[in-house]
Amino acid sequence: MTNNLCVILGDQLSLNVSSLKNFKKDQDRILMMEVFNEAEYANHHKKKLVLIFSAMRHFAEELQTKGFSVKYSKINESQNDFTKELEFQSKKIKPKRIVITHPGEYRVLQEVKKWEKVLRIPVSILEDDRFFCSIDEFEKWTEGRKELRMELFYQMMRKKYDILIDKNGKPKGGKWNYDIKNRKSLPKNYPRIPEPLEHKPDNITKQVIIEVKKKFPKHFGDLEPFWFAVTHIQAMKNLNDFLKNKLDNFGPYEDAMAQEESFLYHSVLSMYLNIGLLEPKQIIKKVLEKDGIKVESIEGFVRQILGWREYIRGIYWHTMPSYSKTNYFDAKNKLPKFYWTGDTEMNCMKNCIQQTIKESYAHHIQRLMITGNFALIAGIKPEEVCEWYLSVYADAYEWVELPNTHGMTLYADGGILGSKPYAASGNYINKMSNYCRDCKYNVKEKEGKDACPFNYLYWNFFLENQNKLQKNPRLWTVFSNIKKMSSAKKKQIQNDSKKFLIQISK
Ligand code: FAD
Ligand code: DLZ
Ligand code: SF4
Repeated sequence: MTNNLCVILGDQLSLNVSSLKNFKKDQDRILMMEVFNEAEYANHHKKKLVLIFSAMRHFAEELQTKGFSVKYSKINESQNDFTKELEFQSKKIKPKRIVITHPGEYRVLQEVKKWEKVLRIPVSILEDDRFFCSIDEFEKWTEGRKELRMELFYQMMRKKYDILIDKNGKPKGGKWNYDIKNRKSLPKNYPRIPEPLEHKPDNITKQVIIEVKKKFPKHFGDLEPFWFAVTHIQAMKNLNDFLKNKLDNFGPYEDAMAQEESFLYHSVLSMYLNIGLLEPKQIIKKVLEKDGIKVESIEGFVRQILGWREYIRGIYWHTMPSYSKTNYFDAKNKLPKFYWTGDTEMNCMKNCIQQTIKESYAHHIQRLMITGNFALIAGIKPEEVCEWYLSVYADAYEWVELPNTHGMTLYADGGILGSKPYAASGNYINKMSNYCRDCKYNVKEKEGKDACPFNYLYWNFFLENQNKLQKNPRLWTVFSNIKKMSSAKKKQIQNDSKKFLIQISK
């Protein structure tokens, strides 16, 4: 009879995961389950499905080679959801206890919390200590605070872990944050930037590709060519490649966009980090060991992982489940069909969506300032925007996707996460990218049929939400411009916006 049955979920693929820490190879077993419910609760990109199933199968194989006893249920032989499959396996394995690391998503945690009752077996849910900040520690940090800004959380984490701190307890280089040096656009004749390291599918991945092709043909995105890392060793190669070839330029060009460059100087590691093939502590350690890197690149990268990633997770668990229902602006428009096809004449949108269809990847500024910014100023329902981001990106799990969408991008949370909506007109996109050069619309035009839609939608958004936003001190310039606007100009903006929004709703 098995003592502990250790359930390892698809985003817990780390040998270091807490559920394995007290594992006794002579008494305990591991259960890993591929289930339809997880594959179908969102229209996951086909590459994301292949990544998860292949990484799970490789991880199970690695555990077996290391002497762990693993029961692995493949998608074609398992029940529909975690609970049903666990019930089925428990009847055969007869464990005394179920052990699991705290799931990443609220939805799955609710399911796990029911297991004791359903199975009549004790269930231990252990903390996911792969993160720098525990859920409880974040909760304590929020106590008594009027605002939960990332910057103060990040400073607390830097001090706690003694990261980029000098002997006197001050930030190395003199500043906590070099954001101001993270905003360069690419120079005109920049050399082509190397693409992320690609991995040829082995037999396990080839088999998963066949199964995904057959079982999930209607899911979003291009299945092939599939090039992602699917093991810890492969993902480490990607990390080392990034540190060697890209980290130094990461900082200056963090906010840049270019239509020929899908990845620029970004690490393209989130899809590995979020399933456990890489761990945040391991990445930060390696980054800090690098010599001769610009301070804005080291600090900028550390900020993303130690700051943003941990803060986003904290906000998720602090605010769920109500956070997923937030809609501060009462946005009502449907997500335009072109988000799923890329079939639009707005070149920036077309480029980011087509790249997403192909790679299941877009970097942060594409997500925030192109597809996200458009959804914000076009008044798209947060629920539908969220569903899109959760489906299309290989790194998308609700704990990280939801606060980025409802909070950072749509301001649907009314300012829990950000201090103002990140709305921008075509001018910003033109400054930071070369998309406008090849667009049917004219970024310099503010009104009429040739004008860049971002231009009139931007002002329309502030006109429509004036009551909710005009007291925000960070939007003082926007509303002082609106005050100076003639009523004819306002009418024109509203008419252009209305016409365009009707056209894209068809
Ligand atoms: P890099 O630019 O190289 O950054 C390094 C790492 O920092 C990333 O791998 C990631 O782990 C972390 N990071 C950076 N920014 C954030 C952030 N805002 N939140 C959390 N972690 C961050 N990230 C996800 O991992 N999953 C998502 O589902 C997701 N959805 C998003 C939705 C929207 C609307 C927006 C605006 C952002 C979203 N992000 C999400 C954050 C960010 O865009 C991605 O983490 C990043 O683009 C991944 O690419 P990269 O690994 O090349 O990142
Ligand atoms: C995303 C995903 C998919 C598509 N399939 C599975 C699966 O079949 N089995 C599994 O254990 N995990 C899968 N995942 C990841 C889970 O959705 C993830 O573990 C939860 O979101 C964590 O809360
Ligand atoms: Fe995008 Fe407007 Fe530029 Fe076209 S002109 S690429 S729609 S910002």
